[in-house]
Amino acid sequence: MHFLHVADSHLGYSAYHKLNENGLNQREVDTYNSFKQFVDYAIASKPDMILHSGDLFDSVRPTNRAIKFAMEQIIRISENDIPMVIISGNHETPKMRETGSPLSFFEHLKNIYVVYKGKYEKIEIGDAMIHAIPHCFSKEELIKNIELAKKIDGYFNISMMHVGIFGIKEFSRGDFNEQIIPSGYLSPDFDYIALGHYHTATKVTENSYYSGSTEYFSFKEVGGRKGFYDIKMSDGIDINFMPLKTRSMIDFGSIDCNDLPPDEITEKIIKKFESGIEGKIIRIFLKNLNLAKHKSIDWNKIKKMASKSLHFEVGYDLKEIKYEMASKSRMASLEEEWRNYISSVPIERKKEIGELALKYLSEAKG
Ligand SMILES: [Mn+2]
Repeated sequence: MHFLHVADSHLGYSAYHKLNENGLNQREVDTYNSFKQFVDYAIASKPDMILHSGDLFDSVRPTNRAIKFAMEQIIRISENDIPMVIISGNHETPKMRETGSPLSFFEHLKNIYVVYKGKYEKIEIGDAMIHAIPHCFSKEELIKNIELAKKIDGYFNISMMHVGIFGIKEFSRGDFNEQIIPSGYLSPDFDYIALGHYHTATKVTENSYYSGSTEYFSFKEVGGRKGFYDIKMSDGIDINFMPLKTRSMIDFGSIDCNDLPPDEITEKIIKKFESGIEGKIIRIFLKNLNLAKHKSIDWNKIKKMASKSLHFEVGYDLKEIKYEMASKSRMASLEEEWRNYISSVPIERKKEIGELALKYLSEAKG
């Protein structure tokens, strides 16, 4: 039995302001690129099956673009006669059952099994029995479903869950509707437990693994690998992590600003950029920085240097400055928002349209 374990592709996710040459959010496109790499690998390596352990989509109501992309890729898998099981994760599970699941679109495709109804389902694929446990509406229901999943002799028994784990070490993401179970529910009876939810590839117990996400979605994930597992099972089990090419995310750590004059802080920040920031998502943390000093830092110079990155973020620890920055970043003036937007989109007659809108804005204000 040869199979691939993947999870947390979060299709439809978007973030930051950077658009690509077609005017699409660059981070959204990044999630499509990494998932397509996975599907290309799957089709080339022809496994006996693919297991996707939840959060295929980033939300309960993905955009038409995200649905179209996912449909195209899952159809490629279906048409190559590779069975695929997808369980629902917390991100694509509605608060009310009546809302329905975006995974239901795939249930009409040959070879594709979607498990999203909050109930344990068994799926037989070749000599494997898949015990698929989707995201449930309550922890009680989840535990009941986990207890229903029992290994069946004569098969490779593989279970799938989208959960956080506590007990050995905590594996959680802090999402509002995540389900966290004690590690004791990871039964040693199964040949393999394909976990989803925690975004860094990790071995949790002897037989249970998180494959991690297919892209970076938060600075908490910096340093972790991104990819999926390629697994061969016979008498023993051979588990190989396959990395995907993703957007780079760098955390430059912190600078203690306590004894530093503003110009030195400026220089120290710019010095960090020398390691190469082009197209990357970068963050720096300024410790002990007060509001007065903040105002004297040469932010124009820093922003100019940082403009090669895809996104530049600054973190602070002192409360006064955190509040100030939060209230500032909420929204610039309408005119400023418009100028930023129009300068970033690839359209013709940019100057003319840009100025026309500013004229309308000032008329509306008047
Ligand atoms: Mn999740």
